[in-house]
Amino acid sequence: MSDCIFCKIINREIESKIIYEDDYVVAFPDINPQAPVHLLIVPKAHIDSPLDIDERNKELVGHVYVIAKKLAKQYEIDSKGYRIVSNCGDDGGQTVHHIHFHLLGGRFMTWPPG
Ligand code: D5M
Repeated sequence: MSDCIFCKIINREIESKIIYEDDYVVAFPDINPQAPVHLLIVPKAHIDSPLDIDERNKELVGHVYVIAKKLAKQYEIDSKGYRIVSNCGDDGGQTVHHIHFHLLGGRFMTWPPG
């Protein structure tokens, strides 16, 4: 999508520190970190939100979790734990309408989230 900020990062039209990339996803630090480690894992395909996950693309979500584990180990947040969050829609707190998964760690996470 031409006006999507995450598509622009994926296509290198906007600068970002991409710390992981494969055929399906990229990962880069969140611009507004909420934890000592706060990465975004973003599918390359433009999918608006979790509402658009279906039979055709459901394996992508599993792939994201595998990459999250790999990055958690790389950033040394695996042993104490981490959180993966995908906000959906306005009430879910989604501000960028290209599906993404927050990987947060390095501090104790409270529950419920605000
Ligand atoms: O999360 C969207 C997240 O995307 C939010 O935490 C800020 C982050 N963001 C927005 N623009 C950028 C750029 N350019 N680089 C890195 N991170 C960015 P949501 O769940 O939709 O609220």
